Amino acid sequence: TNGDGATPFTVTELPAVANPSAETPSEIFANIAYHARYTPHFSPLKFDPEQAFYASAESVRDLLIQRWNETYVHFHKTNPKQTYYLSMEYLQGRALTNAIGNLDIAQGYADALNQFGHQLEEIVEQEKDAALGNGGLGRLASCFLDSMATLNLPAWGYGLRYRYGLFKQRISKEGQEEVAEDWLEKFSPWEIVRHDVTFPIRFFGHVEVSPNGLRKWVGGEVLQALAYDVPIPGYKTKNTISLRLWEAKATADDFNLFQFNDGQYESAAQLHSKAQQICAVLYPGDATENGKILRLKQQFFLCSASLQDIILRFKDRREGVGALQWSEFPSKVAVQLNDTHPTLAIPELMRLLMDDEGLGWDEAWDVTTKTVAYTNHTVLPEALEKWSQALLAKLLPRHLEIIEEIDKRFMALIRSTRSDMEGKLSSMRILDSSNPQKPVVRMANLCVVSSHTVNGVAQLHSDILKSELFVDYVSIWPTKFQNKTNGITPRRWLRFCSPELSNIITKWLKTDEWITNLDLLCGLRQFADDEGLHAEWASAKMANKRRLAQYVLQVTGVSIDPNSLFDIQVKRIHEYKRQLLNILGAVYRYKKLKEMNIEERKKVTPRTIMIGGKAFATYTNAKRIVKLVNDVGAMVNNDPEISNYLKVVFIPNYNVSVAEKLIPGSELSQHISTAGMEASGTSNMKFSLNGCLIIGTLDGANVEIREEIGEENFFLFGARADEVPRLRKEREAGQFKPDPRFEEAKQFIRSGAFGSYDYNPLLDSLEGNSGYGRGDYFLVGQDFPSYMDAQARVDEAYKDQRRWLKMSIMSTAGSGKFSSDRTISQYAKEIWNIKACPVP
Ligand code: T68
Repeated sequence: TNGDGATPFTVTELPAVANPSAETPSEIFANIAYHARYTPHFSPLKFDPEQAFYASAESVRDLLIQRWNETYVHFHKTNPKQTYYLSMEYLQGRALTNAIGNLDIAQGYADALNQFGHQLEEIVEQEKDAALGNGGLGRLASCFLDSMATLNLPAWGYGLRYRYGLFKQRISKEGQEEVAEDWLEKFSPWEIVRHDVTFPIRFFGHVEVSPNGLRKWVGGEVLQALAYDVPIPGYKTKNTISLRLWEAKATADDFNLFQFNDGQYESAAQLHSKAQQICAVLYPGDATENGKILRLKQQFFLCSASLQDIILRFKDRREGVGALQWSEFPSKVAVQLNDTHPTLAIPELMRLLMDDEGLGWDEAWDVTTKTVAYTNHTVLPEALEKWSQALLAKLLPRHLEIIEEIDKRFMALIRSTRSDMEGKLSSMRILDSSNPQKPVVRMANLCVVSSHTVNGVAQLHSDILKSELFVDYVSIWPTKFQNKTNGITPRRWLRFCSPELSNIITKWLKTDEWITNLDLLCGLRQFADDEGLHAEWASAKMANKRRLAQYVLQVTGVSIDPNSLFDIQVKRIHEYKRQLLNILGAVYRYKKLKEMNIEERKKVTPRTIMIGGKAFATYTNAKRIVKLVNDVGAMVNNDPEISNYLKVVFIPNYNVSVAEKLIPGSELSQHISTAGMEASGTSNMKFSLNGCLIIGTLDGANVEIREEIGEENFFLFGARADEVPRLRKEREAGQFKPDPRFEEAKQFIRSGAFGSYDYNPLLDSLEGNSGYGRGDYFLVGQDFPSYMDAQARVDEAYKDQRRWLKMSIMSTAGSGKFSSDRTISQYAKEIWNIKACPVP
């Protein structure tokens, strides 16, 4: 572009066509020009990076729509059993690199954009992240979609089209500030609105009983769910599936023209404004009663719209095949609940089958329980959803009736078949009325009772589900419980985010088949000592580190040394994830460095500690941790004596696209949760896949990662999950003796070394023997000494670069198991009973 922002040519002068099978750079060039000219959201006289992004994305969308139509025509014709993944969250991140990568036309786009005078690397940076999720659970759903498409599985994702996704995090002197993230500000080029796909969704109202005893939910307010489809391309396959996101709408009939003309603007469009609230934000605050109603509305909106859509498709595909057989439904439909957030799918499916389709209870129950399966993602008691019965009675009266009936029949079943379990019944029941002031529905119990399969997300977590959280159900339904260890897509998380390392892997394995068969990575083991591979591996890492250092400078102003050890912990900020352990370790390291003379300092392995993550807006201690990391960084990074040996950087606004920059440049990453508390973790898999070593506890998928890569390649520390209850008891009995290093680190912060902010309330949570917010529930003090010892082993290992490189190669080589292709193949076979359906 020239100085005043205008391109030296106008796109209207260029050859422009819309060719949905474009492959060569010149065909791609013409497609981009077509969109710049004929779908201009900007002046066609300018072709700045932003315009180039939108025109490129629209041209890719054409290719996707073509494949997507072919895929669904094929699915419709062959009518296989399909999976429907219901999730309140998807963390899709950016789509352009992924789409052109999966379509195998990235080079064509790079060349075509070059002809316009643009660099692909710069163009992809124009895209906003689609952040319709919080963390691991939402990103898992997105990885799963990529694998389902790549494995040619007949599947759909269902979610909500939030207007504002996860907040943007700004760091100020006060710490974290939340700002609404306007991902739809201009528009999203990836979604296709489907005005032909709408369903009515009712709230409130009452249950009417007809003379023949049939029950019907009527009255209340009725909104419309409108579908937006996001095409999800598989890697090197024609199959392109759909993420269907629902948006809430009111109709023209709901608009009171009379009131409007009478100047009553708000009340004239009341239902329209209620519709807007439903999809306004991901995870609205639920401290107030209004907030709770809104969240429940969101959950029901997703469930009802998705099930109506699923049922309609089931009926459509039966046309011409004879009378409807509802007993066939489970052989055509698998519904997977991503945690309990879409639990209302259970009573909603029952309601639709009984009240709309006329099935009896037993028939409807048989269909429902053979259709629905549930994935649990947490054992933290505070995260187990409970909904007030009073609220349900108001918003979804018919569903509460159905839930009560499920509960009643479950009790009858236990009493008639397992009288020995009578004593356990009160904790196993779905309805919990132990607090007469506030009777609730336990959503996890409803899921367990109504699903044919329940799974955890890593072996340790699934074992804990069976031995603790759901132990009583196991004795009734021993075969209902499974493990499905999480996975990540190797496309986004290695092939596209680190092309340098990918090319080296392909070169040494002499094939790029590892991209869809990740187990092949184990072939790298035979070269783990090869000096040739070491040199290439080190140079790819260095390139990624430099790129990361550049990024850190740009977003924080802190200059970091690519020759130092890059140590990263990025994830949601939570006390159980123990970012506090990390920062206390950093504080101790800083204090010791200060006490050393120059000669001693020179022997220390230089480190750059990076910590990033968002704190939930109302989670006070998490926000204090963010502030502490920033305060420690401000002191350490501006200390001229220390800056060659230690940097502490808070990475702001951690999200999917930031992860794609951080992970390839990492050398050590921290997965240090209190054992038994992190269900799986998935970033541990991403880091390990990228040749980053892990310092971690025996928690979640760490256990399996360590098994796969070899214990000598994993920096292990900390208490085991089975020791945690005893350690907490001993602590309560006053038997815990803190390590002097731990005391010293806390004291240093309390002394005001990092500014005047009052960190006492945060540090007090680590003191005492018990009590709310005290007593070190997460065992930071318990694990501190073994953590520091493990960190000393890291420093030693890093001094021997040959050894470190070997460990790094072994990490990548041992990561094959953690492909989401493996996870999804297991779901397909062991839970959904669906088969691949490749488009010819
Ligand atoms: C995570 N859970 C687990 N929950 O913490 C993590 N959203 O160990 C696991 O790897 C991951 O799920 C995938 O299985 C979440 O991310 C949420 O984000 C959440 C919790 C409650 C409500 C909404």
